Amino acid sequence: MITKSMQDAINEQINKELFSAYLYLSMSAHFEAHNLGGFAKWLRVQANEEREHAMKFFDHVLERGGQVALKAIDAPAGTWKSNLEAFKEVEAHEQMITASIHKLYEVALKEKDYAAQIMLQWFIYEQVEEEKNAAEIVSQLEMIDAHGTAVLMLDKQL
Ligand code: OFO
Repeated sequence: MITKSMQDAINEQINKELFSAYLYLSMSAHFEAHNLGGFAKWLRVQANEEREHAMKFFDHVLERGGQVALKAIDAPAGTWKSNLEAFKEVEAHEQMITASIHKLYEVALKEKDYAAQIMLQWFIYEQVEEEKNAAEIVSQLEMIDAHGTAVLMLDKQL
């Protein structure tokens, strides 16, 4: 059985993961509208992954006999001034999610919740990848002129 504080903390995280999906879906629509289909596709894949993350937490709460409490999801921004600005936001967002997962792990340690610790270890490693991918795109965008052909090459690669 999951403790109330672990359950509440995971429910908060479900909301954050669903907001991540919302944010990346909004960015995907923004890039599609700006004819950068590669960027849009990458973000759509990310949005689906975020929904899967939310569902992993959702299932964990249910499997442990807890109660899932879904909260309202904030509306994300709809436009970004530049490609770099959008991807810097992805990077900052993932850093915030990493910090949030680490806090969850601290709750699991405090509660001596070994099952949650094992489940959260997957997320801790997943965040290493998520941050690395975002940082790589930001640094590539920083290297290229935002209006040059290199942007189109990166878009194709994505
Ligand atoms: Fe769920 O990892 Fe990104 O936000």
